[in-house]
Amino acid sequence: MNGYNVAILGATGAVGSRLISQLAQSNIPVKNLKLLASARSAGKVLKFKNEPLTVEETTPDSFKNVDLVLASAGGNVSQKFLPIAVQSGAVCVDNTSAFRMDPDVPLVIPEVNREALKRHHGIIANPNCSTIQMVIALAPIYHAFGLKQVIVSTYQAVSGAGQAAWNEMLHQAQQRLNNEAMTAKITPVKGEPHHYPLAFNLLPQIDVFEDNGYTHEEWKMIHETKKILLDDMDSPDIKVTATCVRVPVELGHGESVYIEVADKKATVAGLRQQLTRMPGIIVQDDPAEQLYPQPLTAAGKRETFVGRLRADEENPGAFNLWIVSDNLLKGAAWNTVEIAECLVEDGLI
Ligand code: NAP
Ligand code: 12T
Repeated sequence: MNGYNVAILGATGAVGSRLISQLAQSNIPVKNLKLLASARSAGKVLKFKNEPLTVEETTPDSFKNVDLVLASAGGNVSQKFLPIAVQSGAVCVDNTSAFRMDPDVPLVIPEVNREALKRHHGIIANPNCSTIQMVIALAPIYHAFGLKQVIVSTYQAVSGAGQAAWNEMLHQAQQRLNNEAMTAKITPVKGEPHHYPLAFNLLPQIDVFEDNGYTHEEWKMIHETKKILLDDMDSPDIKVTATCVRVPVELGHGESVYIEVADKKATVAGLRQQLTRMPGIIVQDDPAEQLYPQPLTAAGKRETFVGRLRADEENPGAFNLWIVSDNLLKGAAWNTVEIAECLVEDGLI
């Protein structure tokens, strides 16, 4: 084959711009690239490998002769168009939550469960950004020591909520510097009845609330973790609970993770050894040098950074970790393109 016809759905978005650049840097042979968005952006010109490409409005006909779709235009858009794309013969890697819990759809972090790709039926789901950076760090610990419980609090960057929310937070910061009242029409969640400024603030709401008081982002972290590690979104074998908080950071989610492993003899040195060997992980952990992961130093990088490794001195087999990754790269565009690279390498397109 002399290359694939690729379509990026949601090419003008915060994730879409990274899908374009990650695809350009990947080893996927691209014969033809289509940039798809809504009618609002049709006609806009973007660049792929320095070549100008015109954005097209997405229609059911957009997927004719397309081999590979990288989708990041929201769950409703994926729900509407990906079955059509599959019908016309494309394989789709979907970055939205639309199909993640479908038992026929593999939910994949290549370093963790690449073999699940073999079971695809046309759609492969990219996990949630917060799930990816946590599970890539927990997987080697789980395999070496067993994992009984995970308690996570996230510190999530505004870019995860889309370009418009990101712009709004910068505007709020400018309002504050101008001594004006900060205004909010999007943050914390577009379409909700109430909006609050995020700049100089913390908002413990990401995505909508569920009936049990958890947000949907927290629900996703719990059930996606179980699906990826245990192949069962409701497995009781690893207990997971989460609190997800939006912080006024532009790029890079932070996570404070408390874990209890099965092997009570596990040590920080043992965990560090597992993390150091794990592809995609960089251990940044040296208190003497004040070395620890930060959003500003992780932004723009494909890797996930882990530090502040500590044993809970009052609970043998329990540990604290601090995890940071660029939410738009490993959390979204890079993991999506990496899945596509694996599909190509494994002959699954
Ligand atoms: P964004 O900056 O708001 O961009 C949204 C993109 O979707 C734009 O390209 C937009 O095109 C396009 N779009 C919107 N409505 C459309 C329609 N009806 N038909 C075709 N295209 C349409 O948002 P983002 O941050 O890039 O995120 C996009 C989606 O990715 C999210 O909704 C979410 O589902 C997913 N996401 C996943 C993760 C993750 O954790 N893995 C992280 C972030 C986002 P226009 O320019 O025409 O408006
Ligand atoms: N609401 O793909 O707002 O499930 O940061 C990712 C990020 C949903 C998703 C966010 C979201 C997803 C966000």
